[in-house]
Amino acid sequence: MPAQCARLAMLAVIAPAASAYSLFGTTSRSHTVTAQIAAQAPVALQAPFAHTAVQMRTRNTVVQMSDAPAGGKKKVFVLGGDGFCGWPTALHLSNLGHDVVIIDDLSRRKIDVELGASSLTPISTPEVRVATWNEVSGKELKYVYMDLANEYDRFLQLIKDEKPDTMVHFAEQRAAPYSMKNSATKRYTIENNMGATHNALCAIVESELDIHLVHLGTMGVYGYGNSGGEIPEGYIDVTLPGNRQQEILHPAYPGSIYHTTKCLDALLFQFYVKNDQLRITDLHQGIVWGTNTPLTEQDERLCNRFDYDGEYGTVLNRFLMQAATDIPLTVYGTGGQTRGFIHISDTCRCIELAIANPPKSGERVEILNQIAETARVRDIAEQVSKITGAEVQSVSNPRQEDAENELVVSNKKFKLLGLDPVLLNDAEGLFKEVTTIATKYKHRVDRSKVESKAYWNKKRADAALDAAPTQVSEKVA
Ligand code: USQ
Repeated sequence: MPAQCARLAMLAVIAPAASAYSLFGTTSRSHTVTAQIAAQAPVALQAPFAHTAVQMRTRNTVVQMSDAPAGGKKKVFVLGGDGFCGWPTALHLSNLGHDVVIIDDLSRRKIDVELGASSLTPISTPEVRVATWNEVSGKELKYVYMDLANEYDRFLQLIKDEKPDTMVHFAEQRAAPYSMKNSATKRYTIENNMGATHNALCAIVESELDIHLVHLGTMGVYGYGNSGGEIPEGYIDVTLPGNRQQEILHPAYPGSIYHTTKCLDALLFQFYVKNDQLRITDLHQGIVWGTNTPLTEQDERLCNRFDYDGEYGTVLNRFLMQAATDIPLTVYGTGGQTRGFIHISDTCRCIELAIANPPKSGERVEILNQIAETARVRDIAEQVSKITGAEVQSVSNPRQEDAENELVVSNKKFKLLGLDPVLLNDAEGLFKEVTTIATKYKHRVDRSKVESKAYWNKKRADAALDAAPTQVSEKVA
């Protein structure tokens, strides 16, 4: 028996001894989180935990002992299931007992080739990943190579054949800097992201199946402002002329072409709910950090990707990688930018909760803010520096964005559903885990890829050229 199977089997034996499972009540399949909050009914808190299975829950994973996850076992398509968030989510859902099919055109891997970059961690082919998971878990995860934005008929046929209950939609170009690099990347991002989202919506309607769409949106749709207070979850109360009170979609204020596609997605969702009574959940996620989850770290062939390059690497992971490889932390500008953050394991958990709690057919789009907390870039740099001793460096900001912003965000809905996320102040151990991975694969770092070459506009590009050479570029040279 492979080591990981042995580990799972051992957990299966000890699980019944765990006592917290009396919390789990009966399954409620079609209530919304919004309704729970409105009703202020504490008893509703139990519904999302309604597992009929005995399970072993640790901080970051759930090892399921039978085939009955919360909300019941579902057939789930994970669109974009080979990516940084998609892959660990696919494993998490498969591990819970869902029947998972990954659909991916490997565009993320192809863009790496285009950029001459690669994941810091070596990642196996999707075929090897899936075969390894099936071997260690005994599950039947499937993978279909398909370009969702351009292969509508094939996609529709796959839906008719497989009849999914849920589709989790990660299949979009997700990097703001890449989307701002040049006209080709701007056009690709719009065409790919809008094509993929609209094809998914059209195909759900044409299939005549009742499929819940769970979409990975972004906190960036709100524009990192404060709407006069805490940013609510998707909808905001406004006073219209004539003193009429109304709740409307929060105004969109995107900061990149990538973020703009997520705002356009939100309008498509609103329309399809109104016109075709689809069931849609839009998750406005913050910046994801971390790399492996307990499931992806079971076997090297399951390892998650880790982006550190200037276009795809996100801020905290970049800082942790830079600390591990003796590169000064690249704080853009003053580092006064405040953003929402979430650990990759909590991303998986949020998707689990969203799948278990679909809105009713025709109910307005369910929108949840998927973040653990907000934090300022310079404070994060300082925290990483304190733990690792890394040097912090201010570099010319390639992005057109506010140098300083306050950000207060509601994440009540996921909290109500039971999310107990990892917070940055308690994350020293997880920071070390990431730096350990970065140290292990240090030899794979291409230092020339660390600096971002994606400028939001000519002014930002000129300012970067005029700026004194940074320590990054000096080290790179
Ligand atoms: N930043 C630095 N130094 C770096 C990299 C980034 O100071 O080396 C700053 C950026 O200027 C920005 C902030 O850190 O103010 C965040 O940048 P990021 O690259 O970590 O994140 P972002 O481009 O906003 O996009 C990422 C994901 C995207 C997701 C989004 C959530 O790539 O898919 O939607 O985070 S959010 O930021 O909440 O909109």
